[in-house]
Amino acid sequence: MTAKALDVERIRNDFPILNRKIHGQPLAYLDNAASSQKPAAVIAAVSGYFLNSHANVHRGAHQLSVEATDAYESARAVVADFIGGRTKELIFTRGTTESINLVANSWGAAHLAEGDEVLLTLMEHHSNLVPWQLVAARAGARLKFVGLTPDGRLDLEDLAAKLGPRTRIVALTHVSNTLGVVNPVAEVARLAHEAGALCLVDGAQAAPHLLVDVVDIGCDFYAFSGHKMCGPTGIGALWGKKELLDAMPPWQGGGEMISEVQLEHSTWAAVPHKFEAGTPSVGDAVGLGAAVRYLSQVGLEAIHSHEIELTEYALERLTELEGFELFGPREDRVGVISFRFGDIHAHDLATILDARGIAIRAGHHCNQPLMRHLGVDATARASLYLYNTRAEIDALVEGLIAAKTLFGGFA
Ligand code: 7TS
Repeated sequence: MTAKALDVERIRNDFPILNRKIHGQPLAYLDNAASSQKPAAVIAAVSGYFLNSHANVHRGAHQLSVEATDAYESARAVVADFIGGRTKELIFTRGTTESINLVANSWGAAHLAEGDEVLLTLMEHHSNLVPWQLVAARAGARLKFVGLTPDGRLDLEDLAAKLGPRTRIVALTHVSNTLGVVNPVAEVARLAHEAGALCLVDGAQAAPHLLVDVVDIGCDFYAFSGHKMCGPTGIGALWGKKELLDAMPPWQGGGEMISEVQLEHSTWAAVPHKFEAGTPSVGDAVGLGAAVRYLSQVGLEAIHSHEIELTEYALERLTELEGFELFGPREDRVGVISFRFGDIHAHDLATILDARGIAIRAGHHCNQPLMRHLGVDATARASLYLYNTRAEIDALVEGLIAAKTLFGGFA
């Protein structure tokens, strides 16, 4: 099935910030893997909520509380549906980081014992590594890491070899925020289950760009962030299988998450509220609901096709430049383009490009172990989204040529 083509000019009009000039130049925003920009519909949904309907939720004694609760809970339904999950299985969190910490602290603390193993990969973002380090140290469990193939894919043979009778969970990213590679998460989930382990997928870089269906993937947990998918900061979600979530202990205590509280002990609310202690970020949840409505209206397949086509164009143009070196595979990828350019440091490249209005990221991208594996301390990274254009890729290419001139060529 071919997806309908995107009308990128129309889409750009939905994002007011794209009209900004940066240092007197038109903005070319190519830092979407760090955070995406927001369409007017999302900004309006958040401000509309605060202008008209704000109150605390789940305390339906008055009209505004009823409206706020409806807005919050209907956002939950829309967000769950967006990734193919059921509403009761969708926990609002502050984002991917908090979602993974929830699983590590609740499921991990209950199920990891001395000598158990958590299988991660060399390409994990720190937020799918450090929470496991913390819980493994407490439990006496061991972390193991799946290696990569020379072109920067997950090494499935290594994964099969490292899965063992002590593996309790395999936690991996759906899409690498440095390499851009799309991992075969359905196959990994199947292998994990065959070995008697669970599978958590970090969807921070996938949910904004791919049509995700957690049931098709067959994973047990799926984590993602609102701010990378046109939604507000401070909101994201954890999807989990109902029977697992039901059996997991709470990880934070307080209001909202209880059924009955005695002085010495308490009982818990049903999932998802068991995992949402305290007043939630209602306005942000409303904004995330509006963001997924917006993305669904544009169409994830159309967004994906646009990004693939633009990535192809970018790689064609960039690889023509002498000194350009791509990290990650040429195929099976999305529009996260990490690179080295001769001997110009990534931070210098980012500064030179910024002066031309082009926003890219330079650094370790919270992937320090991966950087060590690649033998670099940083990469430059351009990352694309639905509103990016070929003209912006051309500006990036010209910016790189200008940087090389400024440095008097490569050493
Ligand atoms: N997992 C992956 C794969 C990510 O790319 C990120 C953020 C996170 C988890 C954490 O998401 P958060 O919303 O909880 O912070 N990645 C990046 C990045 O590549 N540049 O800035 C943030």
